[in-house]
Amino acid sequence: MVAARKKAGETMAITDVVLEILDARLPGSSSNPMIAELREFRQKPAVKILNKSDLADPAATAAWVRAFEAEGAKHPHAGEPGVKQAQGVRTKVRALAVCARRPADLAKILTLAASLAPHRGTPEKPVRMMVMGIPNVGKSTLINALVKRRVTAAGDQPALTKHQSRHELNDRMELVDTPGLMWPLIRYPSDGLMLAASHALGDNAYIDEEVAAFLGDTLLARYPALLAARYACAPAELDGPGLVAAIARRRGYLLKGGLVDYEKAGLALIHDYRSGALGRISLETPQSRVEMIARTPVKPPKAARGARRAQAEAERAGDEAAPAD
Ligand SMILES: Nc1nc2c(ncn2[C@@H]2O[C@H](COP(=O)(O)OP(=O)(O)OP(=O)(O)O)[C@@H](O)[C@H]2O)c(=O)[nH]1
Ligand SMILES: [Mg+2]
Repeated sequence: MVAARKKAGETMAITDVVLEILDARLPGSSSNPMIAELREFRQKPAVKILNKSDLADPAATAAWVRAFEAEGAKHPHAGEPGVKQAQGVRTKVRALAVCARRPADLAKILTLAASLAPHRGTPEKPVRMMVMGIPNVGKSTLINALVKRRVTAAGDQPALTKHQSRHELNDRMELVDTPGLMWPLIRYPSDGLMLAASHALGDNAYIDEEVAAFLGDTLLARYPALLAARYACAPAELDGPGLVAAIARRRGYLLKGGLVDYEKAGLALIHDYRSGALGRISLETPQSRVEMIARTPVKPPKAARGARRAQAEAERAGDEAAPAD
Protein backbone atom coordinates (compact mmCIF):
# COMPACT_ATOMS: atom_id res chain seq x y z
CA MET A 1 0.00 0.00 0.00
CA VAL A 2 2.89 2.34 0.79
CA ALA A 3 4.44 1.57 -2.60
CA ALA A 4 1.09 2.14 -4.38
CA ARG A 5 0.68 5.49 -2.64
CA LYS A 6 4.22 6.55 -3.58
CA LYS A 7 3.68 5.55 -7.21
CA ALA A 8 0.32 7.38 -7.22
CA GLY A 9 2.08 10.53 -6.01
CA GLU A 10 4.66 10.26 -8.81
CA THR A 11 2.02 9.78 -11.52
CA MET A 12 -0.08 12.59 -10.05
CA ALA A 13 2.80 14.97 -10.80
CA ILE A 14 2.47 14.27 -14.54
CA THR A 15 -1.34 14.15 -14.65
CA ASP A 16 -3.66 16.88 -15.93
CA VAL A 17 -7.00 15.63 -14.58
CA VAL A 18 -7.80 13.05 -11.90
CA LEU A 19 -10.84 10.89 -12.56
CA GLU A 20 -11.80 9.89 -9.03
CA ILE A 21 -14.17 6.95 -9.08
CA LEU A 22 -16.58 6.73 -6.15
CA ASP A 23 -19.26 4.16 -5.38
CA ALA A 24 -22.57 5.94 -6.07
CA ARG A 25 -24.19 3.97 -3.22
CA LEU A 26 -21.78 5.49 -0.66
CA PRO A 27 -20.06 8.50 -2.19
CA GLY A 28 -18.92 9.92 1.16
CA SER A 29 -17.51 6.70 2.59
CA SER A 30 -15.84 5.80 -0.70
CA SER A 31 -14.03 9.17 -0.85
CA ASN A 32 -10.47 8.34 0.11
CA PRO A 33 -8.94 11.28 2.06
CA MET A 34 -5.48 10.16 0.94
CA ILE A 35 -6.45 10.69 -2.71
CA ALA A 36 -7.78 14.17 -1.89
CA GLU A 37 -4.49 14.92 -0.14
CA LEU A 38 -2.35 13.76 -3.08
CA ARG A 39 -4.50 15.74 -5.48
CA GLU A 40 -4.51 18.92 -3.41
CA PHE A 41 -0.75 18.69 -2.95
CA ARG A 42 -0.29 18.77 -6.73
CA GLN A 43 -3.23 21.14 -7.28
CA LYS A 44 -4.87 18.89 -9.88
CA PRO A 45 -8.49 19.29 -10.96
CA ALA A 46 -10.80 16.28 -10.73
CA VAL A 47 -13.92 14.74 -12.14
CA LYS A 48 -15.68 12.84 -9.36
CA ILE A 49 -17.42 9.94 -11.03
CA LEU A 50 -20.21 8.29 -9.07
CA ASN A 51 -20.03 4.85 -10.65
CA LYS A 52 -22.45 1.91 -10.24
CA SER A 53 -25.28 4.44 -10.32
CA ASP A 54 -27.44 1.64 -11.80
CA LEU A 55 -27.40 0.11 -8.29
CA ALA A 56 -27.91 3.37 -6.36
CA ASP A 57 -31.03 5.32 -5.41
CA PRO A 58 -31.39 7.97 -8.16
CA ALA A 59 -32.63 10.71 -5.77
CA ALA A 60 -29.66 10.22 -3.42
CA THR A 61 -27.24 10.14 -6.37
CA ALA A 62 -28.63 13.43 -7.73
CA ALA A 63 -28.20 15.01 -4.27
CA TRP A 64 -24.57 13.82 -4.10
CA VAL A 65 -23.76 15.18 -7.57
CA ARG A 66 -25.24 18.56 -6.56
CA ALA A 67 -23.25 18.52 -3.30
CA PHE A 68 -19.92 17.69 -5.00
CA GLU A 69 -20.48 20.24 -7.76
CA ALA A 70 -21.35 22.95 -5.20
CA GLU A 71 -18.21 22.10 -3.24
CA GLY A 72 -16.09 22.25 -6.40
CA ALA A 73 -17.64 25.55 -7.43
CA LYS A 74 -16.55 27.28 -4.22
CA HIS A 75 -13.27 28.24 -5.86
CA PRO A 76 -14.40 29.53 -9.24
CA HIS A 77 -10.95 30.41 -10.53
CA ALA A 78 -8.97 27.44 -9.33
CA GLY A 79 -7.80 25.21 -12.17
CA GLU A 80 -8.35 27.82 -14.88
CA PRO A 81 -5.50 28.43 -17.30
CA GLY A 82 -3.26 31.29 -16.37
CA VAL A 83 -4.45 31.41 -12.76
CA LYS A 84 -1.58 30.67 -10.44
CA GLN A 85 -3.05 28.77 -7.54
CA ALA A 86 -2.08 29.93 -4.11
CA GLN A 87 -1.10 27.27 -1.61
CA GLY A 88 -4.21 25.87 0.04
CA VAL A 89 -6.59 26.99 -2.71
CA ARG A 90 -8.72 24.02 -3.67
CA THR A 91 -8.70 22.82 -7.23
CA LYS A 92 -11.68 22.65 -9.50
CA VAL A 93 -13.99 19.66 -9.13
CA ARG A 94 -16.82 18.49 -11.37
CA ALA A 95 -19.08 15.54 -10.65
CA LEU A 96 -21.31 13.17 -12.56
CA ALA A 97 -23.03 9.83 -12.11
CA VAL A 98 -22.45 6.94 -14.54
CA CYS A 99 -22.71 3.23 -14.98
CA ALA A 100 -19.41 1.99 -16.41
CA ARG A 101 -21.27 -0.83 -18.11
CA ARG A 102 -23.35 1.68 -20.15
CA PRO A 103 -21.14 3.20 -22.85
CA ALA A 104 -23.66 5.99 -23.54
CA ASP A 105 -22.92 7.43 -20.07
CA LEU A 106 -19.24 7.81 -20.67
CA ALA A 107 -18.77 10.52 -23.32
CA LYS A 108 -19.61 13.20 -20.76
CA ILE A 109 -16.60 12.16 -18.63
CA LEU A 110 -14.24 13.04 -21.47
CA THR A 111 -16.00 16.36 -22.16
CA LEU A 112 -15.67 17.34 -18.49
CA ALA A 113 -12.05 16.20 -18.28
CA ALA A 114 -11.15 18.17 -21.42
CA SER A 115 -12.85 21.27 -20.00
CA LEU A 116 -10.63 21.00 -16.91
CA ALA A 117 -7.44 20.88 -19.01
CA PRO A 118 -8.05 23.46 -21.76
CA HIS A 119 -4.30 23.96 -22.21
CA ARG A 120 -3.93 20.31 -23.34
CA GLY A 121 -5.69 18.08 -25.87
CA THR A 122 -3.40 17.96 -28.91
CA PRO A 123 -1.30 15.04 -30.21
CA GLU A 124 1.79 16.78 -28.79
CA LYS A 125 0.11 17.52 -25.48
CA PRO A 126 -2.60 14.93 -24.84
CA VAL A 127 -4.88 15.30 -21.80
CA ARG A 128 -3.30 12.97 -19.24
CA MET A 129 -5.95 11.44 -17.01
CA MET A 130 -5.35 9.31 -13.93
CA VAL A 131 -8.14 7.02 -12.76
CA MET A 132 -8.09 6.70 -8.99
CA GLY A 133 -10.33 5.34 -6.26
CA ILE A 134 -10.78 2.77 -3.53
CA PRO A 135 -10.72 -0.94 -4.52
CA ASN A 136 -13.49 -2.52 -6.60
CA VAL A 137 -15.35 0.69 -7.55
CA GLY A 138 -15.02 0.04 -11.28
CA LYS A 139 -11.85 1.88 -12.32
CA SER A 140 -10.66 -0.82 -14.72
CA THR A 141 -14.17 -1.48 -16.07
CA LEU A 142 -14.49 2.21 -16.85
CA ILE A 143 -11.12 2.30 -18.62
CA ASN A 144 -12.00 -0.74 -20.76
CA ALA A 145 -15.31 0.92 -21.67
CA LEU A 146 -13.62 4.21 -22.58
CA VAL A 147 -10.88 2.54 -24.63
CA LYS A 148 -13.52 0.17 -26.12
CA ARG A 149 -11.20 -2.81 -25.65
CA ARG A 150 -10.23 -5.03 -22.74
CA VAL A 151 -6.89 -3.41 -21.95
CA THR A 152 -6.89 -4.01 -18.19
CA ALA A 153 -8.26 -6.79 -15.98
CA ALA A 154 -11.56 -6.10 -14.20
CA GLY A 155 -13.66 -8.26 -11.89
CA ASP A 156 -15.61 -8.34 -8.66
CA GLN A 157 -12.66 -8.68 -6.34
CA PRO A 158 -11.03 -5.86 -4.36
CA ALA A 159 -7.36 -5.18 -5.19
CA LEU A 160 -7.52 -6.95 -8.56
CA THR A 161 -5.36 -4.31 -10.26
CA LYS A 162 -1.85 -4.56 -8.84
CA HIS A 163 0.11 -2.10 -10.99
CA GLN A 164 -0.45 1.11 -12.89
CA SER A 165 -0.91 0.91 -16.65
CA ARG A 166 -1.14 3.65 -19.27
CA HIS A 167 -3.62 3.50 -22.16
CA GLU A 168 -4.08 5.71 -25.19
CA LEU A 169 -7.69 6.72 -25.73
CA ASN A 170 -7.14 8.65 -28.96
CA ASP A 171 -4.43 10.97 -30.21
CA ARG A 172 -5.51 13.68 -27.74
CA MET A 173 -6.19 11.79 -24.53
CA GLU A 174 -4.56 9.09 -22.42
CA LEU A 175 -5.52 7.29 -19.22
CA VAL A 176 -3.67 5.60 -16.38
CA ASP A 177 -5.33 2.76 -14.47
CA THR A 178 -4.18 2.51 -10.84
CA PRO A 179 -4.54 -0.09 -8.07
CA GLY A 180 -7.35 0.63 -5.61
CA LEU A 181 -6.10 2.66 -2.66
CA MET A 182 -7.34 2.40 0.92
CA TRP A 183 -6.25 4.73 3.67
CA PRO A 184 -4.72 3.56 6.95
CA LEU A 185 -7.26 4.80 9.48
CA ILE A 186 -10.99 4.82 8.80
CA ARG A 187 -12.27 7.52 11.11
CA TYR A 188 -15.99 6.66 11.22
CA PRO A 189 -16.94 3.07 12.06
CA SER A 190 -19.98 3.20 9.77
CA ASP A 191 -17.67 4.02 6.84
CA GLY A 192 -15.81 0.74 7.39
CA LEU A 193 -19.09 -1.17 7.52
CA MET A 194 -20.43 0.50 4.36
CA LEU A 195 -17.16 -0.25 2.53
CA ALA A 196 -17.30 -3.89 3.65
CA ALA A 197 -20.97 -4.25 2.65
CA SER A 198 -20.17 -2.86 -0.80
CA HIS A 199 -17.15 -5.18 -1.32
CA ALA A 200 -14.41 -2.55 -1.32
CA LEU A 201 -12.64 -4.52 1.43
CA GLY A 202 -11.35 -8.08 1.18
CA ASP A 203 -13.37 -10.81 2.92
CA ASN A 204 -10.82 -11.19 5.71
CA ALA A 205 -11.01 -7.54 6.73
CA TYR A 206 -14.40 -7.71 8.47
CA ILE A 207 -16.87 -9.94 10.27
CA ASP A 208 -19.82 -10.90 8.04
CA GLU A 209 -22.32 -10.93 10.92
CA GLU A 210 -21.44 -7.38 11.97
CA VAL A 211 -21.69 -6.09 8.42
CA ALA A 212 -25.03 -7.87 7.89
CA ALA A 213 -26.47 -6.42 11.13
CA PHE A 214 -25.33 -2.92 10.15
CA LEU A 215 -26.69 -3.32 6.63
CA GLY A 216 -29.97 -4.62 8.09
CA ASP A 217 -30.31 -1.59 10.39
CA THR A 218 -29.50 0.84 7.55
CA LEU A 219 -31.94 -0.77 5.12
CA LEU A 220 -34.70 -0.96 7.74
CA ALA A 221 -34.32 2.78 8.31
CA ARG A 222 -34.05 3.77 4.65
CA TYR A 223 -35.76 1.13 2.50
CA PRO A 224 -38.28 -0.89 4.57
CA ALA A 225 -40.60 -1.41 1.59
CA LEU A 226 -37.83 -3.06 -0.46
CA LEU A 227 -37.09 -5.44 2.42
CA ALA A 228 -40.76 -6.32 2.85
CA ALA A 229 -41.06 -7.04 -0.87
CA ARG A 230 -37.97 -9.26 -1.03
CA TYR A 231 -38.23 -11.17 2.25
CA ALA A 232 -41.95 -10.97 3.07
CA CYS A 233 -41.02 -9.65 6.51
CA ALA A 234 -42.51 -6.96 8.78
CA PRO A 235 -39.76 -4.28 8.91
CA ALA A 236 -41.47 -2.22 11.64
CA GLU A 237 -41.00 -5.09 14.12
CA LEU A 238 -37.32 -5.77 13.35
CA ASP A 239 -33.85 -4.46 14.02
CA GLY A 240 -30.75 -5.41 11.96
CA PRO A 241 -29.98 -8.75 13.64
CA GLY A 242 -33.73 -9.48 13.79
CA LEU A 243 -33.97 -8.98 10.04
CA VAL A 244 -31.13 -11.44 9.44
CA ALA A 245 -32.85 -14.00 11.69
CA ALA A 246 -36.13 -13.44 9.84
CA ILE A 247 -34.38 -14.10 6.50
CA ALA A 248 -32.87 -17.31 7.93
CA ARG A 249 -36.27 -18.59 9.11
CA ARG A 250 -38.02 -17.60 5.89
CA ARG A 251 -35.41 -19.36 3.73
CA GLY A 252 -34.96 -22.33 6.02
CA TYR A 253 -31.32 -21.53 6.81
CA LEU A 254 -31.23 -23.55 10.02
CA LEU A 255 -28.47 -25.25 11.97
CA LYS A 256 -28.70 -28.45 14.00
CA GLY A 257 -31.18 -28.05 16.83
CA GLY A 258 -33.27 -25.55 14.86
CA LEU A 259 -30.98 -22.56 15.54
CA VAL A 260 -30.97 -20.00 12.74
CA ASP A 261 -27.90 -19.97 10.48
CA TYR A 262 -27.13 -16.34 11.07
CA GLU A 263 -24.00 -16.35 8.92
CA LYS A 264 -25.69 -17.83 5.84
CA ALA A 265 -28.65 -15.43 6.11
CA GLY A 266 -26.31 -12.46 6.66
CA LEU A 267 -24.35 -13.36 3.53
CA ALA A 268 -27.62 -13.63 1.58
CA LEU A 269 -28.59 -10.11 2.67
CA ILE A 270 -25.14 -8.74 1.75
CA HIS A 271 -25.29 -10.53 -1.61
CA ASP A 272 -28.78 -9.21 -2.37
CA TYR A 273 -27.60 -5.67 -1.62
CA ARG A 274 -24.43 -6.01 -3.74
CA SER A 275 -26.16 -7.55 -6.74
CA GLY A 276 -29.04 -5.10 -6.79
CA ALA A 277 -31.60 -7.88 -6.14
CA LEU A 278 -33.14 -5.72 -3.39
CA GLY A 279 -33.53 -2.72 -5.68
CA ARG A 280 -31.66 0.54 -6.06
CA ILE A 281 -30.15 1.45 -2.71
CA SER A 282 -27.92 4.22 -1.36
CA LEU A 283 -26.42 3.72 2.08
CA GLU A 284 -25.90 7.43 2.66
CA THR A 285 -27.01 10.86 1.46
CA PRO A 286 -25.19 14.19 1.90
CA GLN A 287 -27.64 14.93 4.72
CA SER A 288 -27.24 11.58 6.52
CA ARG A 289 -23.46 11.98 6.32
CA VAL A 290 -23.56 15.43 7.92
CA GLU A 291 -25.75 13.97 10.70
CA MET A 292 -23.48 10.95 11.18
CA ILE A 293 -20.40 13.17 11.50
CA ALA A 294 -22.19 15.46 13.97
CA ARG A 295 -23.13 12.42 16.12
CA THR A 296 -19.60 10.97 16.17
CA PRO A 297 -17.43 12.14 19.07
CA VAL A 298 -14.32 13.91 17.81
CA LYS A 299 -10.97 12.64 19.05
CA PRO A 300 -8.66 15.59 19.72
CA PRO A 301 -5.88 15.80 17.17
CA LYS A 302 -2.60 14.16 18.21
CA ALA A 303 -0.79 17.49 18.69
CA ALA A 304 -3.50 18.73 21.05
CA ARG A 305 -3.41 15.45 23.01
CA GLY A 306 0.38 15.78 23.28
CA ALA A 307 0.05 19.35 24.49
CA ARG A 308 -2.51 18.34 27.11
CA ARG A 309 -0.32 15.49 28.34
CA ALA A 310 2.63 17.89 28.61
CA GLN A 311 0.47 20.33 30.54
CA ALA A 312 -0.75 17.58 32.91
CA GLU A 313 2.83 16.46 33.48
CA ALA A 314 3.92 20.06 34.17
CA GLU A 315 1.06 20.44 36.65
CA ARG A 316 2.03 17.17 38.38
CA ALA A 317 5.66 18.26 38.55
CA GLY A 318 4.51 21.62 39.96
CA ASP A 319 2.44 19.85 42.65
CA GLU A 320 5.41 17.70 43.62
CA ALA A 321 7.76 20.70 43.74
CA ALA A 322 5.31 22.89 45.69
CA PRO A 323 5.92 22.98 49.45
CA ALA A 324 3.22 21.23 51.49
CA ASP A 325 0.79 23.56 53.29
N1 LIG B 1 -23.51 -2.81 -11.48
C1 LIG B 1 -22.35 -2.26 -11.83
N2 LIG B 1 -21.20 -2.95 -11.68
C2 LIG B 1 -20.05 -2.37 -12.06
C3 LIG B 1 -20.01 -1.07 -12.60
N3 LIG B 1 -18.72 -0.77 -12.85
C4 LIG B 1 -17.99 -1.83 -12.48
N4 LIG B 1 -18.79 -2.81 -12.01
C5 LIG B 1 -18.37 -4.11 -11.47
O1 LIG B 1 -17.57 -3.88 -10.31
C6 LIG B 1 -16.58 -4.89 -10.18
C7 LIG B 1 -15.22 -4.25 -9.99
O2 LIG B 1 -14.80 -3.67 -11.19
P1 LIG B 1 -13.28 -3.29 -11.50
O3 LIG B 1 -13.32 -2.46 -12.74
O4 LIG B 1 -12.40 -4.48 -11.50
O5 LIG B 1 -12.95 -2.38 -10.23
P2 LIG B 1 -11.57 -1.65 -9.89
O6 LIG B 1 -11.92 -0.34 -9.28
O7 LIG B 1 -10.67 -1.61 -11.06
O8 LIG B 1 -11.01 -2.61 -8.75
P3 LIG B 1 -9.48 -2.82 -8.22
O9 LIG B 1 -8.59 -2.94 -9.39
O10 LIG B 1 -9.58 -4.09 -7.45
O11 LIG B 1 -9.19 -1.65 -7.36
C8 LIG B 1 -16.70 -5.75 -11.45
O12 LIG B 1 -17.47 -6.89 -11.14
C9 LIG B 1 -17.44 -4.86 -12.42
O13 LIG B 1 -18.20 -5.58 -13.39
C10 LIG B 1 -21.24 -0.36 -12.75
O14 LIG B 1 -21.31 0.78 -13.18
N5 LIG B 1 -22.37 -1.03 -12.36
MG1 LIG C 1 -8.80 -2.39 -11.32
